[in-house]
Amino acid sequence: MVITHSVKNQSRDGYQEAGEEGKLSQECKELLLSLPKEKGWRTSHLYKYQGFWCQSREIESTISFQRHFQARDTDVVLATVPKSGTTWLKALAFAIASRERFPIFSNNHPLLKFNPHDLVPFFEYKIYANDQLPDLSNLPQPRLFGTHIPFASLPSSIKKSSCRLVYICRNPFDTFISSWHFINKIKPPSQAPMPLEEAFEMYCKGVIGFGPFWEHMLGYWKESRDRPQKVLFLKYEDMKKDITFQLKKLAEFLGFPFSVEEERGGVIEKIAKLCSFENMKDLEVNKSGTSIKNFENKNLFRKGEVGDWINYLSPRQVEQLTKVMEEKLGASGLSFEVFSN
Ligand code: PAP
Repeated sequence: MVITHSVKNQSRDGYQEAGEEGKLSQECKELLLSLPKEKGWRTSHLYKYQGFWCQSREIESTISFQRHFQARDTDVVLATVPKSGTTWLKALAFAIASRERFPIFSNNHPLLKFNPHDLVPFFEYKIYANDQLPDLSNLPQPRLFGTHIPFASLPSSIKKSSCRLVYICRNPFDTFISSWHFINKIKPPSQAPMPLEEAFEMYCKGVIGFGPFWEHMLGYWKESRDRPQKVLFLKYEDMKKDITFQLKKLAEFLGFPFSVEEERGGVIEKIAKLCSFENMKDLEVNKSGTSIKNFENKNLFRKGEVGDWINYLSPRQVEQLTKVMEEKLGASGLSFEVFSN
């Protein structure tokens, strides 16, 4: 089987940041000198570029993406704050949009052999990483891409074309706990674990990759309200509650609605099962593979639940984050379920 758009070894590793910064272009090095910076979660620094916090190499690839990417009307961009359901959304969108090429009941389906990050590459970690300018013209249609970059910083060709964006959002309590676990799993053994308290304070200040989380969410939220045909706004908790309903919505938005025959034939349930946390976590590729350089796939699958934060946050922390959410998101109409039912 040929997966022409499967990509390996995307990189969002920041361990060797000092050495990596030396490899940046002169333009990027000069830019870094002018940017606000803070201590990072796993790197010595996060820089504030165009209003969001990120690592130096992410800035370089973002600039390249902004300068060079030419969107097509048929493109689909899946956007998320890290740890909000990126892997899940990539799997679902891929299964839906490629089901003519890759029948969903096949024992040979790409999602059984590849991690979703191989099938739907990130702009900033793969396509425009390491100064490359790949030829994207031969990718199968629709071209599916992923990004953590906020809406405001997307290239104008994405905003101006008729290409579609799907955003998945997750309640900040669970997103924080998921991020904190992930950081401590991927840290080099020589580095001390990051205390939850320290990570929490940074999160509430907005200092986290691609944060502040509220600005990230609001950018896509506002766009989805102004241009619902352009941006579909999904929530992790809604998907957990009623995956069939959400899958129908997603398929319609992507322009690949399920036919009556497909519905009767159990295609929706099959996609839900194929992409479920339980199924994906146990696949060999997700137990032992590495799709993003230095990041083992197994670390992308932890609990996959709503409400796990309750096992970690103190009442004071719950109050603090609730206040941040009220202040930053209260007026927007965007709200979250934070417990599982
Ligand atoms: P990324 O942004 O680094 O790609 P992302 O996939 O957004 O990560 O988030 C990982 C979270 O999604 C993990 O949550 P947890 O730490 O609370 O458990 C992971 O378990 C969860 N996850 C991964 N795959 C799925 C899935 N198929 N269904 C539901 N949740 C999933």
